[in-house]
Amino acid sequence: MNSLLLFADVSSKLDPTDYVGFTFFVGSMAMMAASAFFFLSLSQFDNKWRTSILVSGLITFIAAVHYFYMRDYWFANVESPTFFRYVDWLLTVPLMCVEFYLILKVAGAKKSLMWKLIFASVVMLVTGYFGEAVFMSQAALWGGISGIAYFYIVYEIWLGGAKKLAVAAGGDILNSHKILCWFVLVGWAIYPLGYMLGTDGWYTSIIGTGSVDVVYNIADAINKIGFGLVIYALAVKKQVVHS
Ligand SMILES: *C/C=C(C)/C=C/C=C(C)/C=C/C1=C(C)CCCC1(C)C
Repeated sequence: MNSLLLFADVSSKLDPTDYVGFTFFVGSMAMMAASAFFFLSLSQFDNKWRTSILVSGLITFIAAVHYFYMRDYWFANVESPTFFRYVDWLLTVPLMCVEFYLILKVAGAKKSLMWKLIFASVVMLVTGYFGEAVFMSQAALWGGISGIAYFYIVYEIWLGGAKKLAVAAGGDILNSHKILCWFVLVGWAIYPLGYMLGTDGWYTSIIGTGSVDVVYNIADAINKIGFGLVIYALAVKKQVVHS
């Protein structure tokens, strides 16, 4: 595995029917392009918004680097790069929680809100990893625990403290918060679907098995890039852009 090189030579192995390889490839390019976009736009914003845009760029950049590794891993082994996948998520999902905190800071969000969300996301991901890679015969159990942590995040942002702060902030902040809430409710729900396709449990007889990587790759593109663009659009609206 030549994963130390970002642009390893995989061209000889590209197969047009390899949808997993294709989505890893397109995913790595999309994440890279999004990162360039966010980073290069940084100087347009003043300090208040710069951190949010920087975090958007870090999310897609961390994903891009993991996608280069995952793509190589896939081409070398033709198996799911589950370890890299979860390391990527463990770094990027907490950063998405930070984004919620950053946009709600104007309404007085406390760090405790951020840590609650981060803690729940780590529980969600670590238990998901257990089910997908460590205790695979108990995938349904670990997936269920992970799902509880997921619904806690959904609750907190849709109905809990984060929601109250968003309402207090109102206007563009409230609108953007709502869009981000939809990302978490619908966009993030794609992941447990992928998990159920890739592991064995009570659900297997209902939804069957399939390629977990194609599902995760599509979900990552929607959630990481889309989420960042919502923040970007909010920052543009909230301030006079310097030219
Ligand atoms: C950029 C990566 C993101 C937004 C990843 C999000 C991942 C999840 C929301 C994963 C959730 C899971 C469950 C709710 C249950 C089954 C196990 C997981 C980890 C796939």
